[in-house]
Amino acid sequence: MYAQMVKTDGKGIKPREEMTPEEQRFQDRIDAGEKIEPKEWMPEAYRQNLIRQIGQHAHSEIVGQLPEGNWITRAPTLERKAILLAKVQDEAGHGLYLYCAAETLGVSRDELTEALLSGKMKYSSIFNYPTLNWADIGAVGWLVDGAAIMNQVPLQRTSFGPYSRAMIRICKEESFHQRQGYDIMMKMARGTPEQREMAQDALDRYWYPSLMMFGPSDKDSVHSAQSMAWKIKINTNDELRQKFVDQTVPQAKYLGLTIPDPELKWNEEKGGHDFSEPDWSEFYAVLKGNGPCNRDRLEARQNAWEDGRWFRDGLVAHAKKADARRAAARVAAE
Ligand code: FAQ
Repeated sequence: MYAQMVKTDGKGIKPREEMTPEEQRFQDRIDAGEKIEPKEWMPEAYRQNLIRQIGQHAHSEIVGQLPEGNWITRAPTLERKAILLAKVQDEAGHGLYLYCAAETLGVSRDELTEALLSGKMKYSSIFNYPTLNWADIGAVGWLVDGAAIMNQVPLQRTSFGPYSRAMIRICKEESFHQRQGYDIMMKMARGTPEQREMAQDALDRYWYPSLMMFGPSDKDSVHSAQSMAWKIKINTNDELRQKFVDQTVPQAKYLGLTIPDPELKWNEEKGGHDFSEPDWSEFYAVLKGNGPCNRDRLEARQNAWEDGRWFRDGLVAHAKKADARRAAARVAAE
């Protein structure tokens, strides 16, 4: 629903002469670097595009708890358990800030949740891959949070005020997440030969799915042009993917691990690495619901929603009783 509503507008950017005076004023504010606040006028397609992106981002944070939450009871030490618990709780908090930011655009959290649970709205492809062993928790922190930060740091400057402010706080916490993942990788890579093998195996499995997090290549990106004109996005998918590769290659070298790409090499002329594209057919299959864990992830969220129904019903019943009591007290006082 959300995607279709936006895609009709997202084919190209409206030329200035075709914009209404209101749209021109809006674009001028964006171009001048002003923040747009919830109660201010905005084109409907801007609102819908933001609901789509912020909603998917929120869902990613919530679903993203599942692969790591799976390891809280199996963390190798008490210290690692406490760190992982804190990280997973942070992700829940990120989801909540983002749902709040989306709500300022006139959609309710329940509507967004229902769109996730029915499969109408997406969440990041990366969370449809399994975490098979402890090294995967290191790889998720290092690579997945590393990719998330690369994408989110520029979003601190996004044009919609509540989204940009949520990003500032989220980025601070994501930096800790990435460091804890790298720390796990360092321990594993310098541990026993078996641990080192596990670290390499985790890198092998998480490398390409991490590159996919940035979205399709620019030529296939549906929303980038309009989102960038509105500063909903600050960089293209390929720009951020390139920066991520350039940042991660020396980190892998420091760990003594090999990035699973025989084509990976420094290109002096472009001042960055050449690298192999991910398998985009796998990416689109995951988006369609056919990744290794899509069904499990959605089922876990659906069960959580059903298990929490009694609590939501209780809150609503309590609010109704409190309203009735207040109304009765008002009548009695008159
Ligand atoms: N997965 O036209 P574009 C995290 C969809 S947070 C699934 O290029 P756009 C923290 C896209 O929605 C990770 N779908 O789209 C954490 C669109 O479909 P639609 C999440 C994807 O929006 C760490 C279609 O493909 N971060 O990890 C993906 O301009 C560890 C065409 O694509 C954000 O959401 C994908 N990877 O660019 C938590 C950041 N890529 O909607 C726990 C904010 C593309 O028309 C543990 N979002 N699609 O049906 C963004 O920056 C953008 O939305 C992009 C995609 C860059 C993700």
